[in-house]
Amino acid sequence: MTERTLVLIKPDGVARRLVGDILARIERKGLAVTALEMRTPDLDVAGTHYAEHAERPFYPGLLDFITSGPLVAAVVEGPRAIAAFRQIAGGTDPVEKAVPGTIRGDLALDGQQNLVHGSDSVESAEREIALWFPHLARA
Ligand code: RTP
Ligand code: MG
Repeated sequence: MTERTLVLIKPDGVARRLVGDILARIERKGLAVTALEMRTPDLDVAGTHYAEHAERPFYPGLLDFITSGPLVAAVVEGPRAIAAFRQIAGGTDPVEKAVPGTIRGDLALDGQQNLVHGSDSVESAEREIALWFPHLARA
C-alpha cells in the first residue's frame, strides 16, 4: 500500500552538501519525492515537530541545531515509505546503531547532527506533513 512520510535533510546535511546524495538514495530505493522545499524553520515549527521530546535534556540543543540554518523538507511516497525511509536512514546514533550502507552509517558521526529525519508512524507522518506542508494536509 502506498504511504507517505515526512523527511528532513537536517542543516548539517545541507551544510555538508549532501542533499543530492541523500535524495539520490531515496530515489534509488524506489521511493518518490513528491514535495520538496528548502527553508530555515522558526522555533515554533521546530518545537512542534519535536514536541514528543520536549522533556528530554537534548531538546533545547536539538531545537538550536534544527533552526541553525537551511534544511530540506520533503514528502516521500511509496510502498511502506515510512519503514523504508527509516531503513535507509539507519539508526539514530550513526556509529552505535546505524550500519554501513545507510545514510547515517555511511555519512554521519554525531548522535544529534545525524543528517536526516523520517516520520516514525502513519500518525506522525500525517501530523508532520500538515506542519511542514499545510497545503498537503489530509482532512
Ligand atoms: P528523527 O526523529 O530526527 O528522525 O530521529 P530518530 O527518530 O532516529 O531519533 P529520535 O529519538 O526521534 O530523536 C530525534 C533527534 O534528536 C536528536 N537526538 N539527540 N542523546 C542525544 O543527544 C540525542 N538523542 C536524539 C537526534 O538528532 C535525533 O535524530
Ligand atoms: Mg524520531
